[in-house]
Amino acid sequence: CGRQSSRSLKQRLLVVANRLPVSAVRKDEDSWSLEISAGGLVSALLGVKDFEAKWIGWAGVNVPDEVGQRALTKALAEKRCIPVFLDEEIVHQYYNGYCNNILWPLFHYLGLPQEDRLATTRSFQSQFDAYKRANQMFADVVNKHYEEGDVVWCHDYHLMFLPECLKKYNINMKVGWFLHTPFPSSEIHRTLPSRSELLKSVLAADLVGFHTYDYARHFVSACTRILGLEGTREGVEDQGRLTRVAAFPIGIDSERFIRALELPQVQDDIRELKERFAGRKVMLGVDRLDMIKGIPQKILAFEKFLEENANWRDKVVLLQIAVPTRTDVPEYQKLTSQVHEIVGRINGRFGTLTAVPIHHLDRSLDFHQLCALYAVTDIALVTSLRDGMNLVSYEFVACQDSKKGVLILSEFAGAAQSLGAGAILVNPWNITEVASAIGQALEMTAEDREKRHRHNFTHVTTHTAQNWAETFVSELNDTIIEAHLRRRN
Ligand code: ADQ
Repeated sequence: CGRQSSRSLKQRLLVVANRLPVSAVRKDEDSWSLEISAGGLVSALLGVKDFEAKWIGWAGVNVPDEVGQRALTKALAEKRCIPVFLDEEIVHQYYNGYCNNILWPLFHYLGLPQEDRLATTRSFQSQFDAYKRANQMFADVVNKHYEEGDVVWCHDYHLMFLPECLKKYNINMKVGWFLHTPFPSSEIHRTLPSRSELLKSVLAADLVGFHTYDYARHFVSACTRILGLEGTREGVEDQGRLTRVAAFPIGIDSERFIRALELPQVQDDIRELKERFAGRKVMLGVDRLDMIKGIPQKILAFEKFLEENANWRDKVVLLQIAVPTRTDVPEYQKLTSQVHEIVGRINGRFGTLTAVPIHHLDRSLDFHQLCALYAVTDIALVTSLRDGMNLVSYEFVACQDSKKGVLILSEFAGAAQSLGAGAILVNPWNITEVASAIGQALEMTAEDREKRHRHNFTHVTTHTAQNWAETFVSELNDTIIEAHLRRRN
């Protein structure tokens, strides 16, 4: 009874994201097996102590029948998850279409898919309609489960229409929205046919958050230039109502990585990897296989380094681990073939009978293998062409307290703003510059590495995921209190 009452004192947090943090597999007509996928957002929110969090989102599977939907809803409830059911057509138009084919490339300054530009322009309206319909379906589920006093935290570019839908249901609902990608310059956002509707809807939220100050500034200037609203130091004002806009840089659960390094299985993996690559410096890339990650650029820079530094050719190896994503999209299939072709060419050119300079894996590694790999790495290469933050750079730093390796980091990743002083910053489009950064990293003195690592390690272990989530939610609560006070005065 005591436990019951203390639980009910906690404020409820409804986290709304396109995908639930589970993978669901149907076993038979009315039973499902569920596995929690431990991403950054999950561990960030597990650490939010003062809230009782529930997730609302799509389970990533098509469940057309009612029996299946009921069974899945019941199974998910045990994991504190609530499903939004989307049919195949809407997933195609909303998720593959508007989210991944239009917003994702645009927000990363890649424009619309090259070959498909006209076709995309033609199907734009139907995809945007589906996007709005899908967001309304999310809003219906949130509204059904909302209780007075709950905080609703909407995530990412999939749900830009959600704040407005929610406020239409209930103007007093506390709504926050956070973008995990960059928000581009207003000159880029201006090209979106639905530019105004999206901005207005996001502004319906009480608090709008971005990874960096630059993204927040781009958003405010899009609101002033496109909507003609007033941008202030606090956010955006529209007819006396202020939407607070600020930067909340995400972090990782650094303790989880540091603790994992002590585990016997990780220690075994570390030993094995050290033996396997003895006598060679290990360079590492870990990315989703996405155009924004600049994987071909990274590999070409490595080739240039090998070309220009014959003395290093048999003393360095690049391990590139690339998880395939969006594998049904032609652009992504093309990227995969392109990467394979470049890797094959370079290995053919610089490999010997017993060793190749690049090990490329098209797959994901489990958490413990990843920690071991981070720990044995001498140089991590993050060459994103654009990246909201980039958590791989944080994870590498967390696992490097004994080795103190070097981070080569793209200046176009949000992480450059926080880890820039400890990393070697590069423009990933300039392969000559990246190649010479590799040389600089390999020759760096132990003293310099120690100094740079200390800076980054302190940042990563103090600016954690838990901090990020707590700061956002408590600021959202404060924003509401301030708005009440302003209205009363
Ligand atoms: P992502 O684009 O997915 O995230 P990132 O921040 O680097 O990029 O996070 C990727 C996560 O996936 C990391 O936790 C990493 O360990 C894991 N991962 C990647 N490749 C892997 C592999 N081969 N095997 C196993 N695990 C792998 C989006 C934005 C980012 C932003 C995050 C969080 O694009 O810019 O930092 O959200 O807001």
